[in-house]
Amino acid sequence: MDIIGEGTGVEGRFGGLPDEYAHVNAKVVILPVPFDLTTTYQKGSDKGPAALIEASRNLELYDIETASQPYTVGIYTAPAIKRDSSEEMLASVYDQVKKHLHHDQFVITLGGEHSISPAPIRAFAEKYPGLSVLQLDAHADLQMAYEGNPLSHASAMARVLEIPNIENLIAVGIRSMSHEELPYLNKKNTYFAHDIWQSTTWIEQVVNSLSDEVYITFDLDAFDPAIMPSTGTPEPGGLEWYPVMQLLKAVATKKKIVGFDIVELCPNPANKAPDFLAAKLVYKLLSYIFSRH
Ligand SMILES: [Mn+2]
Repeated sequence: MDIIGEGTGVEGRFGGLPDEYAHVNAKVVILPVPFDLTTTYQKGSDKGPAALIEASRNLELYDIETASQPYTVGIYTAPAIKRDSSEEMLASVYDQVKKHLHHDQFVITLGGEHSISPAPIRAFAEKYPGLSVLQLDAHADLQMAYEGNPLSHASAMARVLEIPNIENLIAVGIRSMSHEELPYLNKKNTYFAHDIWQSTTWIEQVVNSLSDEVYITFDLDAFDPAIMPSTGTPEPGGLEWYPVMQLLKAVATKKKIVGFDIVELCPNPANKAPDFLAAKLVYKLLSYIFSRH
């Protein structure tokens, strides 16, 4: 494996971990992709990875709920992948994820806008044929092209659906879409925010619709803007913290989560709470996934 640095650049290290737990061969790899080219409303998701990693240094590393210390599996923070075009970004992220998967590492990609996600998902689908993709998002992201660009953030899931070997795409929290996306939306696999907010069975339904191996693509705008205002395209009526934790715990318990990405953090320097929420989300997922072993 190429030695690609120790992640001590501007983004620092997730959790502020010492060398012993943050070396290049650690089980978990955090891959920052500070990319914001195609977003149309609030710019700034290229600042997301740095803000998340900075916030993560303030995490307390013992997880109460699972009584575990996920960092002990080792979390390597890779140097950020910075590219000027969507094509170059997607190719570089794909290559890097592929390399880490070849070494059986658990890869977490941090955006950046949602258009980055097809790159890791392509690499994961090659390693895990029959993979389910679980999308948490306010938006369907099924535009064939947006403003003429097929690699737009609004087209992220349209591109994911073109990747071979994916069993299905299960979307949760959707509450905004265009009429043009309707023909591409699979209603059976979509859990709209207005349907799940009073449902007591949606988590079970989501879990049952997933195949055994699951990749999670988490657009932070799935959360309600009350707790997650720092996104490029905030939408009211979003998900609360605990229902999301219940979902993630259920998926981690009943299925194998093989990797995930967290995208669209658009930090506001005057409010650090959303940055911390994003860092905590990464760590909670690690707690649920690795406390099983
Ligand atoms: Mn999205």
